[in-house]
Amino acid sequence: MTVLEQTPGRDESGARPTPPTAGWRPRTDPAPLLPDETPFRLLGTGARLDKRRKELWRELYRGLVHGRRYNRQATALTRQGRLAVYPSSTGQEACEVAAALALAEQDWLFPSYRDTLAVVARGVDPVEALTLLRGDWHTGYDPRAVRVAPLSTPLATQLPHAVGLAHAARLRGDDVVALAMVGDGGTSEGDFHEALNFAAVWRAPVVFLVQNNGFAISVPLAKQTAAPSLAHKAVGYGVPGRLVDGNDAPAVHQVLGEAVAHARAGGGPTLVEALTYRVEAHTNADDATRYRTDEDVAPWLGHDPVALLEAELRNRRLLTDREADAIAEEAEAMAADLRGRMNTDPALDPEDLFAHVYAEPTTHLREQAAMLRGELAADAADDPDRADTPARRRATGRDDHADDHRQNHQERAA
Ligand SMILES: Cc1ncc(C[n+]2csc(CCOP(=O)(O)OP(=O)(O)O)c2C)c(N)n1
Ligand SMILES: [Mg+2]
Repeated sequence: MTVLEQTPGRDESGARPTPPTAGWRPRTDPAPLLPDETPFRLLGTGARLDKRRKELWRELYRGLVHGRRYNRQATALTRQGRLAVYPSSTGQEACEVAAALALAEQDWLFPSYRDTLAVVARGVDPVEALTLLRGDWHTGYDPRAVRVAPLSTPLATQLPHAVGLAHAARLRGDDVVALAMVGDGGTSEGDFHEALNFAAVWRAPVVFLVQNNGFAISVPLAKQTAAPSLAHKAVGYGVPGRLVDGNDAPAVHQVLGEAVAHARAGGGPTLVEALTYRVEAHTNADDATRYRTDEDVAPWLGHDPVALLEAELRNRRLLTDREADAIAEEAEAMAADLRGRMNTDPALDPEDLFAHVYAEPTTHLREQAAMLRGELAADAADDPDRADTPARRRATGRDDHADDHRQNHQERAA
């Protein structure tokens, strides 16, 4: 099917432009696309819960507690030199966990570099989720096996990928929805606009989750956009925009769930803006005190996603001290396991840097790989302590170790 052959969207008359005489109307009514006037919330509203939702809220809580512990552990690993960089999502756990839980098994998640928690909540091994940030491999998991795209460092590039995958699935008749995560800063990237436009025109089954955490590194939201809200950006493309309290996990889950169901039913994309806050610095390499004060952060500490959900669950008698302790203990065990496994030295071959970049390596990459191989071999020859490196082993024909590593990776990917 070509683009021209596709069923037209809401505006069936779009193919026949008419002169702009009196009686002009917008091609589609923008009113239903406009975001809610206030962010959608569930916590503190007295919402009635059936048994299934009670279970869901408890599951969300468990995910948030694990997520917070994971963030703390990963940040500690950067200080110990075990992880190159970690963009913490502390304060944003509700968005992370709700995004993962809103998807069905066959759906796809397209995370940004800040979304390790969503990746883990979707079922990826906690260590494999950190492989990119550790600098070992481009991705530590097989994206196809877990239906999670690699964590994307180039801002917003994951969005057109998500649209392409969702559109392709729709053309094939597969029941797949893609959920793509992006930051407030990412909404000023060209890729964001192109993705929304294509998604709308193609009615692709994709949901965009913008985590508005107030900052793009040191740049506050007001300095990078004049939009009334980020959810309003959707309207210009003919996409519904929705606004949600990003620290209210059940609310985020509900809004995303509705958007996923809408996409699955053929209704096309939705843009969800979740209002949240980056409580910690951009990454461990950033000093946030240079551009914001403790007073700026304080109100958000009082609107903490874990504390909010915990208080509500306890009020509703859906969480006992014993259950809370058991969840905390489980999280502690997860952190200990993460610590233990991250504290072992992986067997790495620097030449793997060039693997999996292109299906067929380009001439440039082959040249660079040869250059690196030469340098490593020369280093190893100069320094006997470094003699037992993969490059040295390869140079001397003893490269079983690197082969083992490659084979392990291939087996994991299989
Ligand atoms: C295309 C591109 N341009 C610039 C950068 C450098 N950069 C990394 S993170 C970042 C800020 C992004 O902010 P936001 O989208 O709000 O996400 P957050 O870090 O707050 O989750 C920038 C500019 C990049 N990674 N990719
Ligand atoms: Mg941001």
